[in-house]
Amino acid sequence: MTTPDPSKPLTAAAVLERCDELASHSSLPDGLIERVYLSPEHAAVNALAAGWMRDAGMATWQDAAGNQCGRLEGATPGLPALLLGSHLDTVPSAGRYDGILGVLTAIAVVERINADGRSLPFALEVVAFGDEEGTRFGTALLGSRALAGTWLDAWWELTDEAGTTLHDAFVAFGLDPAAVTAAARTSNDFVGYLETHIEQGPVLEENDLPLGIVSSIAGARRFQITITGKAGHSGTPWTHRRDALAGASEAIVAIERLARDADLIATVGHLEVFPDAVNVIAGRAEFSLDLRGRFDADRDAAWQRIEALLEEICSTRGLHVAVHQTHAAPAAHCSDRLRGVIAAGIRAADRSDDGPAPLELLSMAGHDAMAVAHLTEIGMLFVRCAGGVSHHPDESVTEPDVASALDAFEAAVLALADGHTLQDPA
Ligand code: HGY
Ligand code: MN
Ligand code: MN
Repeated sequence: MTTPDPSKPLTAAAVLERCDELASHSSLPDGLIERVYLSPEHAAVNALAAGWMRDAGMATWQDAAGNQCGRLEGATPGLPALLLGSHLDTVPSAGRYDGILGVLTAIAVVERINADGRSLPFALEVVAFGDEEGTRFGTALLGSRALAGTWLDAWWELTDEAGTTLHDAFVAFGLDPAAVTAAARTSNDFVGYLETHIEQGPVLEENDLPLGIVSSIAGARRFQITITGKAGHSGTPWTHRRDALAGASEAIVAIERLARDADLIATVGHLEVFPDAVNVIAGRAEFSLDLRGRFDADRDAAWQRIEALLEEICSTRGLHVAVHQTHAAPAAHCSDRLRGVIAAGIRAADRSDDGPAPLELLSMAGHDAMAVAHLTEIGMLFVRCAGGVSHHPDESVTEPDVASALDAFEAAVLALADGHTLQDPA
């Protein structure tokens, strides 16, 4: 473990070393990264993060939903906190910065402020959320929804690939399902939430910028779509076929076309075919759909058109379609006040008070901030990532950009503390 020298602020190099250390806690072999909620890997990285939080001067605890938390008191004990954080879980075959960079940036900034002996008009809390991606149980933002007090008991029966329920996974992790509401915080606990995250898109790189301000986060809905036909011999004549995979394929391409025309993003990332044999017509095809847009109303209107499209394709082909929504998160808008302090932070980091206003951009990727927005104002700092690549082992950032992000995030926290309610970035 990197044991920082308290006499000097945690550097970008040290933060990147910690990203590498966390990446080694994976359920996949050969250097691939997967770390899911309530897994042994989750427990291991919580312990590492807790140690780094303590090195930064924070008191630490794991909350009732398995989120790793830390707190540094402000000028007087018990003040509401500025919450900083992101997530430590990953998708399968992930990169090593999505979420992780945000948690480590938050810890490093608290360490810097603590080392400077600054006492702020609010406490600082850092949270490492345990399940932003929803990789294991299909429903995302479980950790941040527990903190926001929006946990749903219906989730206890969600199962993972092995058939383990969320309830049983909680117990195996050492948590008490009946106590999950103890993780819920209130609006009075916080003065706001700030998250640093890689952009997971190409805009900053295309504008040759290391950092940007998130204006809002697109709201996503996820579905499991099952198309049923009739399995049969691959020699069956065209007149007698009810091919579920052909129907699903036509639907997937039609959904893509509809989403493009509606300025939305639709992704089918999972497809299963039954009985899945080279000389058998597919009797059943199950696929996922992740649908997101800047505005919920546009997304929801498009979803109604997609449902009609599915019915039309299936009735033409003599197929049946069933739809099950597995996740829904409303779009979240970053507050003027916190967009202002992020802008101040970026200007301070690149010492460009008279330069162009920092770039504001929409996040098509979802974030824990969407869930925390239920409790308090949110603000996000974006960091350039090479080619906009994410959810892939090639995900990468540069040390200078991480150094800028550390300086900007620290300056944003201090700008909030100084009470500057800066003008919104132009
Ligand atoms: O799905 C998302 O947008 C996020 O990366 N979990
Ligand atoms: Mn992600
Ligand atoms: Mn993320």
